[in-house]
Amino acid sequence: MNALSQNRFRFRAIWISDVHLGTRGANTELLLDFLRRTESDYLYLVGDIVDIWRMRKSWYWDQTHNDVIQKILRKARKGTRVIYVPGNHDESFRDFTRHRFGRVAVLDEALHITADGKRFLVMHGDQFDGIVKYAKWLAFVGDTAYNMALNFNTWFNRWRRRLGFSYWSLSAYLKHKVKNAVEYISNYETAVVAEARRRKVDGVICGHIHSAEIREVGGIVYCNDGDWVESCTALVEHLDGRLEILYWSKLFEADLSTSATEVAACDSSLSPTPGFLRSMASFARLKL
Ligand SMILES: [Mn+2]
Repeated sequence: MNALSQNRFRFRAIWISDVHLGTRGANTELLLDFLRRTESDYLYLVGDIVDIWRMRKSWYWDQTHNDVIQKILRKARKGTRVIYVPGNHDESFRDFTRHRFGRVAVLDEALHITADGKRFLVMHGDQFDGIVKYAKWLAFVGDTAYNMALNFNTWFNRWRRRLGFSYWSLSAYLKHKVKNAVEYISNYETAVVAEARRRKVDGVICGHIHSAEIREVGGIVYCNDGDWVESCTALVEHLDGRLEILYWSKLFEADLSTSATEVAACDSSLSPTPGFLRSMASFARLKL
């Protein structure tokens, strides 16, 4: 195809989420390119991989959607430890947590320890939707009330879905309050970081809001691996434990127009506002 397509990247761990297979939005072409050209000891699938929730109404599935699943299973066969943490769009798989399917483990949440010994809680993150609006004052209430709020949110959405209502939708929420998107994201981060602090881990890795980020918040490292609908991002751990976000669409585009060495140089992408504006635009259209 071109020069860089021969290049492969090796990482200790990779996190991807919000692929939304089964919908037209899933950017399977870029994801397949990413999966082909990267290798890792651990591959975490952080939820919303298959969009079962939307497939109930209408669905889209072509060969590339099969290829993504085949590619992941092949990695598992070849020794990559694949850990699948279901999200709200593939919630049906939550019934199978703590099971193993061949070499793929399904877990509600995972604990990842980096090469330099940092402990990270890995979860999809939808359980924080309902409490985002109250994130500020929830930080001050006791553990019991906080847990009740979290559980209530989970059950509330499960019942809504059983009764045929739609899930609480961020896009609908933001259509009315677009100017609050920034506040929403910051509240979401606050809620997730508070959970990490409660659980006494060094950091948290999640997805769900389609906004890739690595940020330290009050001593806790907040990581979001983004999505494969709009921004096409993955979170990776280098062999020395360093975390980084890869913007695969940028690498891919650069790949088509420049030489391999130049592309390798723009590999480093720790900008302070990664994909943020793009994510804002996608918020208006997507149900997260
Ligand atoms: Mn989600």
